[in-house]
This record gives sequence, structure tokens and C-alpha cells, in this order.
Amino acid sequence: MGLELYLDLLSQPCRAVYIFAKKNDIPFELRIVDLIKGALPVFANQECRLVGRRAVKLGPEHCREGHRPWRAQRSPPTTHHAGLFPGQHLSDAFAQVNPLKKVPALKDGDFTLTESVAILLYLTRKYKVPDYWYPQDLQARARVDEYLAWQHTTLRRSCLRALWHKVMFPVFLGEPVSPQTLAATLAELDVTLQLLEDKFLQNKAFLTGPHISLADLVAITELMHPVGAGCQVFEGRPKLATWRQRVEAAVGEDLFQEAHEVILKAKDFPPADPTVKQKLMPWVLAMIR
Ligand code: GTX
Repeated sequence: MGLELYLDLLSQPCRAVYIFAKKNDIPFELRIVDLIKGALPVFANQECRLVGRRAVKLGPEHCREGHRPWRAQRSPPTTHHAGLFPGQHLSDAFAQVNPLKKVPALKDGDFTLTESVAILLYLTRKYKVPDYWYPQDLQARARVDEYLAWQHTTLRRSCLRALWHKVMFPVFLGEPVSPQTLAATLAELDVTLQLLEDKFLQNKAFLTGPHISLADLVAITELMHPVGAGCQVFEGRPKLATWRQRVEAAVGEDLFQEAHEVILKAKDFPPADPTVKQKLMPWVLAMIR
């Protein structure tokens, strides 16, 4: 068995891994892990097939009765397989890959790996990818490392909270968020965006220099969380706005849109079914502390 990536594109680190693998033509089998357990019709009973660089979702009409967790599809010339694990992120099968039951996760033969940053670095080392993603140059690489270390406790937290406080709690879960909490969350996001601009982007084309790197990919996939919630994160921030355009162009607009298709619909997610909500609440509360 070759490389398998366990992802849910609702998750920001999964989007970074997905874009990186596809952009660099890394052959992988996609195992879709449905984090919110089939609560969204767009995920339920769907199978995905990768055709070249596009993931094609197959609707329920293509699924068999009692359909199998995943069905491999082959599509020449780039044969990537695809799979679906609807509502399986807490399953025993997934726990074999990641005992922490979080995505992204990677399986390469008998080797399993968790943590998005570790996965991205593994992919840069195992496959021949352009140097700019994670430069060999000591100091250029250190800049990427610096960003990757910074973002986990800062931008990750702010963007995740903005999405949940603005949309996922009040609209999807029907749990009101006080105006004070929302205001505090958005203020925190604002401070973090300023840091991103002042400390990292400065007047450069990309966060760590003249070329796109893992830092930009990890950052943009985070920022698309509040964007999906309807936050105008680029408004009044011309430098960040042009940086976003550069990153999108470097990644390729089709791939960028494909990876963000689901999160960009976050505002329109239908309210969760009460039983789904009951199952999700402990997970959500543990995630949004
Ligand atoms: N530090 C890890 C990384 O970067 O890989 C974090 C992994 C992580 O927390 N993954 C989350 C998960 O699998 C998904 S990312 C947040 C998802 C937001 C969904 C928005 C609608 N969580 C599952 C769990 O905790 O059970």
C-alpha cells in the first residue's frame, strides 16, 4: 500500500496537506475522515474520486446500499485513489492510524504519522519537491521553521475560534454566543493578523521571502476559516490581501478553490440535527477552549 492521507477538508491543517500533496503531484490515496459525522449533507454518503488534480464528488446515487467505507477508483493518467470514511474519525479503524483520532494523519506502508507540520515536512523530504517549499539554505529554512512554530498557538487558535464563535456555534449548533465573547474573539483575531503582517509578511512577497513556502500554505489555510465564517480578514489590510492573491496564484486557483469549497460554505451550513449536536458538543467544547 502506498501513501494514504486521512483528511477532512473542513480542517485547516488538512487543507494545507491536501494542497501540498496535489500541487506537488505526490501520489496518494485520499481517505476522507468525516469530522462532523455526516452532519452536512454535502459529505454524507459521498465518495470522492481524484481525476488528475480535481476531486470529483460522487453523489448518493452512486453509492450502493450499505455502501462500503471506501471504494478505490482509478482514473488515468495520474492514478490516485480515493476513499471515504463517513463519520469514522472516532472509529477503531482510524484509531489504528492515529490513536489521538485527529486529522490530518498519514500512513505510508507500515509507517503512520500525525501532526500537520510533521506530515508536511515528511512529504518535503520523501518526495522531490521544489526547494522553495522548505529551503535547504540554513537561514531561509529557519524562517519557515519559525513561522511553523509560531502559528500553532496563535493564528490557529484565533482563526478556529472566529469560525466557531461567529458561525458554527450560533448557526450550525444553535448555541448562542454572547456579543462580548464574539467581540473578544474578533479582537484577538485582529491582533494576530497584525502580528502576521508586521512580524512575518512585512514588505516581502511571501511570509518568509520572495517565494512561496510551507509557511504561506499553512497560513492561508488558517485564514480561510474566518473567511468562511464571513469575517472580512483582508479588508483594510492591503498587504495581506495582495499576499493572499500571490499565494492563490502560486498554488493555482482551481486547486485553491477545490480545497476551500466546503469551508467557504460554512455560513450556509444547515443547522445540525439534535442527535448530531449532542454527539458533537463534547468534541467541540474540548477543541474550542
Ligand atoms: N496539531 C494538530 C495538527 O496540526 O495536525 C491538530 C490536529 C487537530 O486538532 N485536528 C482536528 C481534529 O481532527 C481537526 S482541525 C480542526 C477542525 C475544525 C473543523 C471546523 C468545522 N479533531 C478531531 C478530534 O479532536 O476528535
